[in-house]
Amino acid sequence: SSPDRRSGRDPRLVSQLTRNTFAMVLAGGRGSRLRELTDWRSKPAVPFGGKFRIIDFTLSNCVNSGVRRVGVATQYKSQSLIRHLQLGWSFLDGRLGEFIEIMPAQQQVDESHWYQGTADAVFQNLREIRHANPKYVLILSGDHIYRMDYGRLLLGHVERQADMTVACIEVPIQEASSFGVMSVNDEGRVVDFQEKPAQPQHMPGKPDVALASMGVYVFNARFLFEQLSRDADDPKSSHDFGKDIIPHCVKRYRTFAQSFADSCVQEPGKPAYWRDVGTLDAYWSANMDLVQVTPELNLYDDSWPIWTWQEQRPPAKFVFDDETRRGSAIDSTVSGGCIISGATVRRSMLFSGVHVHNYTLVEDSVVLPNVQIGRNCVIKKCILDRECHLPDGTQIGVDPEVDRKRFHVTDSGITLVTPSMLGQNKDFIR
Ligand code: ADQ
Ligand code: ADP
Repeated sequence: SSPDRRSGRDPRLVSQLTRNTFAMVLAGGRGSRLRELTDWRSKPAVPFGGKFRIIDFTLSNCVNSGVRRVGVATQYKSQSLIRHLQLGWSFLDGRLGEFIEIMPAQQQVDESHWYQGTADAVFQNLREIRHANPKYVLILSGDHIYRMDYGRLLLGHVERQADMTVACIEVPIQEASSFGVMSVNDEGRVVDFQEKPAQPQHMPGKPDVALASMGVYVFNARFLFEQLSRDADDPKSSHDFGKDIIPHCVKRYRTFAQSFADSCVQEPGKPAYWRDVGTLDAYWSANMDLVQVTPELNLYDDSWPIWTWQEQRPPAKFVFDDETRRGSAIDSTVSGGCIISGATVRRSMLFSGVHVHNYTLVEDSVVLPNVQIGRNCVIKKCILDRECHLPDGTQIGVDPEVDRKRFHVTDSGITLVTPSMLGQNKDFIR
C-alpha cells in the first residue's frame, strides 16, 4: 500500500499537486567539460545509457510523477535536442491538457540579449507559464541522471507551507564547491545558501560532507512570478537561480530543503542515485556502471520507465567466426541494429547500429550510435562519438602518447574520439 494511504492522507492530494504544477526544464547549458562531445549538441542531448539522451531522465521523472505540463528552455546548440524532443516527446495528450513545449531563447523580452542566467530563461517565458495557470512551478535541469518522484517533493513543500523548496543531497566536502551549499535548521528550513563557495560549510557533526542543492526547486507560482519580476529589475543581478534568486529568498522567505532520499525512486537498500555526468570521466563511469552485474541505477525497473525516442532497428546480431573463434559480447549492453562479427566485446556499452568486425577487440568502452569498427582493431577505455568510422587496424587506448596526438585523453586515461578528430568532417551525412 502507498505511504499516503498508510498515513491516512487524502490519496488524491498528490495527484492534485502534480496536476497543478508546471515544470520548467533548463536545457540550455553548454556542458563544456564534456569537450568535443558537446561540439554539436547541448549536454541534455548527449546520448546516455545505450538508447537514451540525458534529458530523458528528467522528462521521464515529470511524466511518471504526473507533472505533464512541461516547458524546455533551450539555447546552446539546440538542433539535436529539439529534434529529439519533437521525435520522441510529442506523445503527451493535448486534449488532457498535457504538453511538452520547446522554449527556445528568442529574445522574447528584450532584443539585445538571449537568455542571460537560468532565472532569465524562466522570466522570458513567464507569459507562457502564466497562461498554464499553475499553482506550483518546478524548476529542473536537463543535465542530470536520476529518478525522482516530484509528487513527494511537492507534498513536502505544501506540508511545510513553504514559499520555496530546494531538493538537496549530501556530497563529499571536496566536491562541494561546484554546488550550491546550504545550512538548515531543525525544521529543515534553509538558513544559509552559498552558490559554489570556495570554502564550503560542512554539515553539523559530519566534517566530510556538505549539503548540496540539486538545482531542483519548487516555487509557489505567484511567489516565483514576483521574485522573477523583482530580479529582472535588479541591475546588479546576474539573473541566475543559484547566484541570485535562491540566496535572496533564503534571507527573507520560507525556504525549505528536502532530502533527495525522501523522493528518490530506488530499490530498497540501494543508495539514492543522482549523477551529474558533466565530465568525460563521469560520463564514462556512469555508462560503465550500467554494464555491471548489479548497477546502482536499474534501467530494467518497469515501474519507473525511462521514455525516449529511438529509431526502429533490427535485433542485435552476433556472428561467430570459425577462424577468429570470436563473435560475442560479455558484461556489455548491446542495442538494436548492432552486428558483432568475429569480434570480442567486453565490459562495453554499444548504442544502436554499431558494427564491429573480425579480429577486433573492444573493451571498457562507450560506443555511440552508428559507429563502424573495422577489422583487427584494439579499442580500450574509449568514448567513440556517433558516426565514427575506425579503419582496419586502428589501435586506441593502447599507447596514450600516440592517442594524445589525435584524440582527447583525460587524466584518468579515457580517450574521446569524434568524427572530426578522424578527419571525417566532410563525410558527415545526416
Ligand atoms: P549549475 O548546474 O552549475 O549549478 P547552471 O550552469 O546555471 O548551474 O545550470 C543549471 C541548468 O540550467 C543546467 O541544466 C543548464 O543546462 C541550464 N542552463 C544554464 N544556462 C542556461 C540558459 N541560459 N538557458 C537555459 N538553460 C540554461 C546549479 C545550481 C547549484 C546546484 C547545481 C546542482 O546553481 O546551486 O548545486 O545546479 O547541479
Ligand atoms: P546527435 O547525434 O546527438 O543528434 P548530431 O551528431 O546529429 O547530434 O549533431 C547535430 C548536428 O550537428 C547534426 O545534424 C550535424 O548537422 C551537425 N554535426 C554533427 N557532427 C558534425 C561534424 N563532425 N561535422 C559537421 N557537422 C556536424
